[in-house]
Amino acid sequence: MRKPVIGIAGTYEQAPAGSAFPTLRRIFTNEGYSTCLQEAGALVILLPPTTINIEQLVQLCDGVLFAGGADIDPSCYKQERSPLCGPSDLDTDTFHLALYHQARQAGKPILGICRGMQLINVAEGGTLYQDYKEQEGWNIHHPDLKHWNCPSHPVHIRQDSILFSILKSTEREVNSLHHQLVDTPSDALKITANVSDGSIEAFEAIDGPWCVGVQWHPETLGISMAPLFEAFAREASLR
Ligand SMILES: [Mn+2]
Repeated sequence: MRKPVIGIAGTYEQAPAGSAFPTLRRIFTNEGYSTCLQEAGALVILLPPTTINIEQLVQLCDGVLFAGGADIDPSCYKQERSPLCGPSDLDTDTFHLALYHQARQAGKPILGICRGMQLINVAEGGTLYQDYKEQEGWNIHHPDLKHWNCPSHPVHIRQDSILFSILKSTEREVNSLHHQLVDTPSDALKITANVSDGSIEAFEAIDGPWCVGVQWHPETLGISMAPLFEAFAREASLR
């Protein structure tokens, strides 16, 4: 049986000093994304950044995943860089934004995780807090890297949402590996999960094809988040 093909948006990274080619750039994604998608029944391909023929690249895919990663260059949402903003890579951002728009236009289901969720918001005209401490009233330490694969804080999930239909619960404990988050959400998006400090932790596209963003990292939470990847793969299989 033909499996749905999910393309993961590839990311540029400088090879570490001491590796075989320390001066060269690499294209990568973390293994957890492809493992979870494969376990959900998808065939996974990594999409190397490019500036040409992105429409053709999208045609290879039944769905596109935008993964976690570095901060998005603030120029992508028309802001000056704050001293709290981390390193970013404009080549990666430019590719991801173009890929997102092409995938949307082609009606492909999209899942955005962490940076990937932020990317969707930026692509749709929203803005980000360049650091979570810029959000008034913050009281949760969102970059909780120590607990990368276990619960860090609860989220409240809206009942009338795709996320609720997948996770079957309005309260979930999630991990939290982000220091940036959505500030102004795009009008094209419906917020579907919040935290008590006001943070936006999930959304979905109001119109058009299936498009879901989550601020946490489901790919490191094991079986409890498998239904999210299964739902994404199922949507992709309908394409
Ligand atoms: Mn969080």
